[in-house]
Amino acid sequence: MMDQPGNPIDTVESPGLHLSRRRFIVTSSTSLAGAVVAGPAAAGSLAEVPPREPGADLSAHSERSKFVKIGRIPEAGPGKRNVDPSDAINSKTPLDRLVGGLTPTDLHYERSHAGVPELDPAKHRLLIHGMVQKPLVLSVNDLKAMPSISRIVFIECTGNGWENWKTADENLTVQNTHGLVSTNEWTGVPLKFLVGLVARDRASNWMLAEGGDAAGVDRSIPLTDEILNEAFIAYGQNGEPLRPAHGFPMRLVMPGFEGNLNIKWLRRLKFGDQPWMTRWETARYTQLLANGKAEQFQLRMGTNSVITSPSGMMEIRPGYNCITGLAWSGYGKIANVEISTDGARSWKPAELNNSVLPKAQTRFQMDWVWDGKPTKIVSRATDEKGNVQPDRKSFIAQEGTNALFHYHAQQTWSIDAAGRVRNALA
Ligand SMILES: Nc1nc2c(c(=O)[nH]1)N[C@H]1C(S)=C(S)[C@@H](COP(=O)(O)O)O[C@H]1N2
Ligand SMILES: [Mo]
Repeated sequence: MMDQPGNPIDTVESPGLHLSRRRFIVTSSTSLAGAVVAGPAAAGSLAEVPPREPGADLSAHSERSKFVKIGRIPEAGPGKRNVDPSDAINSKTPLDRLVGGLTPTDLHYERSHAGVPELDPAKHRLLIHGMVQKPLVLSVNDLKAMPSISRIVFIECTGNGWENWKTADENLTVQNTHGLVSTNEWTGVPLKFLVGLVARDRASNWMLAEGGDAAGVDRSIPLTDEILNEAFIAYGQNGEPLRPAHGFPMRLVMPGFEGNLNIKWLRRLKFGDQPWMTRWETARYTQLLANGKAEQFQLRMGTNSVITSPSGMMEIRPGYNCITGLAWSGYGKIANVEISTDGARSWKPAELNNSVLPKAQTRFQMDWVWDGKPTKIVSRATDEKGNVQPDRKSFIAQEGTNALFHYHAQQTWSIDAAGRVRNALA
């Protein structure tokens, strides 16, 4: 499945960078983009183009082309790859095979602590109680009858990037290093609407959200203005009901905050005036800092970016290469992305080439002519709040290497004289 690295859309017929079949000649009189098609001899007839083909029957639901081999990779934690799916704890998005800014629903990364329950929407209920005047039990249909919002946001596991805290295994792809982040459109009811419905006590500034899976994942969420304004209970994903893996029939969506707070199979919201100190925010999802103390409630996802092509295990040729990748920030919109092709010595601005949405992945790209000499490429994102993605050295100086979560340092890919692209620490 994933053994043939290559360009974003691989086909069975032409694995590897399809651009590499042609030799690109870049001269001063040829634009960089023109260089992509400068190789082939002039051709002006349909004889160069395959004939038309008869079609298959139409169907109720469409599948990917048989020529496109694309999938997630189930993994069992840092360094635990190629495991039996029954041992997997997460399944990573193939960032190196995707284009644009959205993640196809079936390729949205997945992190489930006790498997995927298949809940019956007719039986499922959401209890809202605690420090409220009118506790409520809602059905899925109750929720769907309420005013809704739709929002395109990333969800990112706090474990994303954990492969590179201590070492950089040079056999990793960007799917291995960064595949625990995805961007979908989610539809549901604003938390604020539900808060009004149950008449939350003004003194309540924390909310417990609990899932209906066997793991019983439950998290205390501080009710800041930002969270009250942006959190929502989703029942829709990319225009259809949530998939079971992503919390069917309803989940909490917490734009910009750690993946773990986006409670799936949501069964309970409880309002209170202090955190509940569940095992998910004490034993788990706390950060062991360099000084041996643990940091709790580090909830926001940092400013991040990664070059997805060329990236780990790909091969490039000298000449024109379009560098592309994804940037995102839990603080808001991406303001700019810079790329270095000389190991972080000098930087050039990348172009942001899809609509830039707050707390969503943004695609960037930059023209590059590789001179064939070994080098390192790296990207650096800045968000609208002025947060700059840290380089690895200063990130580790601050966080130490005891920690496991919220890794968001700049990602370096080394390129050797043969054009082999590999994961590197800096
Ligand atoms: N009930 C419940 N909610 C959960 C989880 C879980 O195991 N059970 N996993 C959490 C974690 S750790 C993450 S990163 C996200 C993953 O969401 P996804 O699988 O839709 O990508 O869901 C969170 N919500
Ligand atoms: Mo997670």
